[in-house]
Amino acid sequence: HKMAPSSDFHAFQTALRAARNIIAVAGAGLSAASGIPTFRGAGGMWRKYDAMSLATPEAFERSPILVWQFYHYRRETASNASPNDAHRALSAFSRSSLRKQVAPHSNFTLITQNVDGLSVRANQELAAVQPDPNDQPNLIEMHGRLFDVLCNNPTCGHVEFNTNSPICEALGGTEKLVEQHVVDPDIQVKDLPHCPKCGGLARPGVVWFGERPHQLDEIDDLVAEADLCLVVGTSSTVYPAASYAEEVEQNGGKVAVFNLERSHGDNQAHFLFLGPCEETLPKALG
Ligand code: BJW
Ligand code: ZN
Repeated sequence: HKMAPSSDFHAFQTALRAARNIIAVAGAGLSAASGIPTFRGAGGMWRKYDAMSLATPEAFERSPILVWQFYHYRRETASNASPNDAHRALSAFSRSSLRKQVAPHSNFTLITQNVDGLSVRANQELAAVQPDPNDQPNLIEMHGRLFDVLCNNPTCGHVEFNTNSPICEALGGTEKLVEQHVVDPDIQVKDLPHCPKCGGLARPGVVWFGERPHQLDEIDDLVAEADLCLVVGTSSTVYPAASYAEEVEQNGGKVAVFNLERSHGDNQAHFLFLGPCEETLPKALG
């Protein structure tokens, strides 16, 4: 595919109507309008905190207190945020009754790298106003969830969904310290969250570098079948998510990128909608 990407909404909607198996691969830009900082790009939080020093299993072994402080801060930010119009546009589109008006014969799955739970909450909010028990939204949170608490003992592996704020007494109020990149000197490892089943140290239920993303087999099948891939608010620099659009394209499918700025591989896309996805997605999918 060698033509420059199109930014024509009408042409995109024609492609959308013709597609059978649609996937969306989302990243931090999807939640930017909800006030959740992105990792790289403008305002990326990993300018202040070194990515590799916090999102690896080695960092947790070395400094579980610092890593828990960081994730406590992230949990507080996410629980104080709400879904935005981009989450809502994807939720509405994933509703088959609504999607059939736009893409009559299609299946749709949202594959998100985000761990903030805002796409789940957008689906729940839609289900509350328009209940449809026969229509379960297809959503994969491939990098896990901030509100899953996972036992760090591999022989146990107990996982619990836990939205407590703070997650434990010792971490309460340490958000401010994280902003200054300081470890609270009063916290001890014994004060951190522990597994209710085996008593071992618990960790955030997110996927760190070097770890296997969730539902990879299911994702690989969806990517292999997809004839249209929406790439929403991701820098496309973290694998394997970064490779999905290229695979769809190699299989003869189309790719549409929705990003505030230029991102990795977008010159190969059929469609490129530059701007805030909370504005472009409702327009494209509505
Ligand atoms: C807007 C906007 C608005 C802003 N509107 N847009 C192949 C080649 C090279 C390396 C590898 C490879 N395969 C694997 C690797 C290693 C590694 C990797 O990719 N490294 C790279 C750095 C090179 N990958 C892994 O280790 C992965 N695991 C794996 O592959 O396992 C294999 C395996 C198989 C079997 C057994 C065992 C192993 C795991 C990756 C885990 C990533 N984890 C993190 C942290 C999660 C927890 C947490 O949140 O703390 O996930 S890293 C971080 O990056 C987070 C994100 O999900 C991820 C992607 O970032 P994202 O979403 O793209 O954010 P940004 O900030 O980069 O971009 C935001 C974009 O939004 C920008 O473009 C803005 O312009 C835009 N934007 N406002 C629209 N309003
Ligand atoms: Zn355990």
